[in-house]
Amino acid sequence: MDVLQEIVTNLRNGEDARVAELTSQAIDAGLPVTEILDNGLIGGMNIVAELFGRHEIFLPEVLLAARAMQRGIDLLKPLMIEEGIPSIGKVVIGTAHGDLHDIGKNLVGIMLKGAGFEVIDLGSDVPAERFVDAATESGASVIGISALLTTTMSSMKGVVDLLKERDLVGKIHTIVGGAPVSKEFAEEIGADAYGYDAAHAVKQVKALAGVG
Ligand code: B1M
Repeated sequence: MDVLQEIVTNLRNGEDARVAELTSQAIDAGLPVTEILDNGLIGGMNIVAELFGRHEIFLPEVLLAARAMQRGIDLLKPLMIEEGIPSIGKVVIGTAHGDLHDIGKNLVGIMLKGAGFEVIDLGSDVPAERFVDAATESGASVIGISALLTTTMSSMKGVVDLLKERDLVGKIHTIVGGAPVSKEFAEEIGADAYGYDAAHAVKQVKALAGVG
């Protein structure tokens, strides 16, 4: 079995130590980061998502798979971030209020850092006020919000509304993303941009920050 296929299988089985070992092997073999990510780690998580959706596996197994995925991402992180490049802007990121799914948000953060942004990561389950306060206090020009649940998507609007309330529209921009989020939804709630994956999010944030 090739190393990427082994990552898929072991991630599905929640074998975090093995996933870390295999990710290191793939890196040492010179495989591109995007390939290890897309065809290994994300490939494995897609299978977990399918099985979970069909009720063939349950939350504890999903949690183990998520932990295994994070071990792999941690090893890829230094390769995705070019150390020492000067900051081209500040971005505040976090997951929507009530949402604990942070893997996609972490990927977006790593890619933004790799592109030269200073990233202020507020973590998971972030209320609207914390997003806006953190951006105001740090001088960030962009807030990025990730949501994986249809029930937490709606709280993204709270951030946009609070920016309006505080007269910060045009000064602090918003980008939203996550599996259930769409361009149409972003427009509907008045967000400035939508990112469909981490690489696309970087492009959009650069445009919002006026640096690309
Ligand atoms: Co949950 N979960 N989960 N889960 N989970 C989903 C999202 C679900 C679709 C599974 C399913 O039923 N098929 C479903 C949501 C259904 C819905 O809302 N319609 C679901 C559910 C129901 C739940 C619970 C409610 C289950 C329960 O308790 N009964 C519960 C909720 C907890 C909460 O948040 N309050 C729950 C819990 C969990 C775990 C804790 C076990 C774990 C999360 C662990 C963690 O993140 N630390 C988990 C996981 C792992 C998943 C699935 C299987 C995988 C998510 C993931 O990490 N994908 C997920 C199924 C699925 O997504 N199809 C599922 C990999 C990741 C790289 O992709 O985050 O989509 P993603 O990020 C992508 C893009 O979306 C984009 O870039 C990334 C790729 O480059 N992106 C952005 C993401 N954020 C962005 C922001 C941007 C731009 C792009 O700009 C700011």
